[in-house]
Amino acid sequence: MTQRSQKERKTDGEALQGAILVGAGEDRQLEELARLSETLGLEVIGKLEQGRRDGAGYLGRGKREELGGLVGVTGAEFVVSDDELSASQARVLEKAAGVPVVDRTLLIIRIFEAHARDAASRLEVELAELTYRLPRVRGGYKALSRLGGGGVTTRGPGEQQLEYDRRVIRQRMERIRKRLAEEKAAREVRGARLKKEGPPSVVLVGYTNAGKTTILNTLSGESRSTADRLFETLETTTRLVAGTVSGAAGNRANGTGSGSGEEAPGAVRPDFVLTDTVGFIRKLPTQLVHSFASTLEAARDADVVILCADAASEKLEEEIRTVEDTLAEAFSAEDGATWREVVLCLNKMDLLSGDRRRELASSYPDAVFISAKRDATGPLLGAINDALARSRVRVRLLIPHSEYGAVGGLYGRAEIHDREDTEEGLKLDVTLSKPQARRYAHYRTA
Ligand SMILES: Nc1nc2c(ncn2[C@@H]2O[C@H](COP(=O)(O)OP(=O)(O)OP(=O)(O)O)[C@@H](O)[C@H]2O)c(=O)[nH]1
Ligand SMILES: [Mg+2]
Repeated sequence: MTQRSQKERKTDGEALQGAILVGAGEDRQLEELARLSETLGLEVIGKLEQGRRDGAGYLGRGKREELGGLVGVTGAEFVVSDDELSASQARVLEKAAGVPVVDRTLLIIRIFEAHARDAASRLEVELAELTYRLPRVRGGYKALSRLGGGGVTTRGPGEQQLEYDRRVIRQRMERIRKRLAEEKAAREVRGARLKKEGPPSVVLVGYTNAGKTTILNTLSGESRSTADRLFETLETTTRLVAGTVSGAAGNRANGTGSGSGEEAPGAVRPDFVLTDTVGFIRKLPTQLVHSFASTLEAARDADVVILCADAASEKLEEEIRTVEDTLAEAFSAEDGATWREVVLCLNKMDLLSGDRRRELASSYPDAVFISAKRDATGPLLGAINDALARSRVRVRLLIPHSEYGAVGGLYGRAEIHDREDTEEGLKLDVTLSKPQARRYAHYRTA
C-alpha cells in the first residue's frame, strides 16, 4: 500500500484529482491501471489489492472498510477499480469509500473520449458510453458525471444528461449505429478502390504506446501526434512510403538491432502504403469493440501486418499475446490469418541494456529490432520489403469469356507475365498478392 497526504500532492498551487486504485482477482494489474489513470490526469495516491473478487462489492467487507479509511487519510476524490463493476457493486463500493468509484471501463471510455479527433471516432466513443450507461441509468452512478466533469475532459456528460431515459438512449444508439454503418460502407468503397489500383498495403498494429505512430512518422516523414499516454491515436491514418531506388535509404538504414532484413544499400524497394491504427489493451471493454472496427478492417485487408511492441515493457510477452489474441478472435470467422504476412517488430531498443537485447534476440529470433525514436528503422524497411515479396505468389488463371469483367481488378496491382486468349477464355500467368490470389482462387488452373 502506498499513500501520501493531500498536502504533498499540491504542486504549483494546483491540486490534481487524487485517486486510489483497487484491484481484486488474479487478473489484476495496477501498474497499467495507474498509467490509464494518469493519462486522464488523475494522480494515484494509494492502492489496495485483493486476490479474490467479491460478488457484492468487488472488494470484500474488510478491504472495503480499509478503503474507506484510506480515502479519509489521503483525501482521495476517486476510487478506480481494475475491472468493470455492475451498478450494484459500484454502489456498495461507493458507499464504503464515500467518493465516486470509476471502473476500468469508464476510465478507458473517458480516455477515448478525450482523444477522439475525427467524427467517426467520436460517434464510436459516444456509442460505447451509451452502451455502458444504459444498465446504469437508474442507479445514478455518480462517477459517470463526476469524472470528466471536473476539467479532466471537457466533453464529459453533464448532470442533465443523466436524465436521459432509456428510450432516448436507445434511440440515439440506433442513430449512431446507422451513421457508423454508412461510414463503414464508404470506407469499404474507398478501400476497394485503393486495393485495385494502389501500391501494396502494410498495417501497424500493437499494444497502446508501443510506438506505432512514431514508426509511421519516421517512415513517412509525417508528424502525427505521439505521446507517452495510452490511446493517443484513435483513428487509422494511411500514408504513402515512397520506395527506394539504389541506396536512397542509406540515411535511414542505421538500425541498432540485429534481426532479419537490414535494408541493403542499393536495394530497390517498391512504394507501399502504411496504416497506423488504434492500440489494443488487455481486458478491452466490450463497449469499445466498435472503436476498433477500422483497425481490424485495416489489419484484415493488408498485405503485410507489422505487429509492433514496446521491447522495454515489463509485460512484453503479455502485450504481444493480447494483440495476437484480439486479432485472432476478430478473424476467427475467416480463414485469413494463415495467409497474412506478419512481421514482429520490437521497438524502443534504445532503452535496453546489451544483455536484455541479446536475451530478446534469442527469445524472438524472427523479430526485427528497432528504435523508431532514433530514426533507426532500416531493419524494419528491410523486413517489410522481404514480407511484401513473400506476400506475393505467381499463379495461372483461366478467366472464362463470360467473366472478362474480373480481369479489370487485376490491372495495376498484378504483374502480368503472359496472357493468351484461348477458346476456353483468357489464360494469364500473373504474380498477385496473397489476398488477391485468394479472391481469384476460383479461376486458378494448373
Ligand atoms: N525511447 C523510445 N521511445 C519511443 C520510441 N518509439 C516511440 N517512443 C515513445 O513512446 C511513446 C508512445 O509512442 P506512440 O508512437 O505515440 O505510440 P503508439 O503505439 O502510436 O500509441 P497509441 O497511439 O496510444 O496506441 C511516445 O512517448 C514516443 O516518443 C523509441 O524507439 N524509443
Ligand atoms: Mg499512436
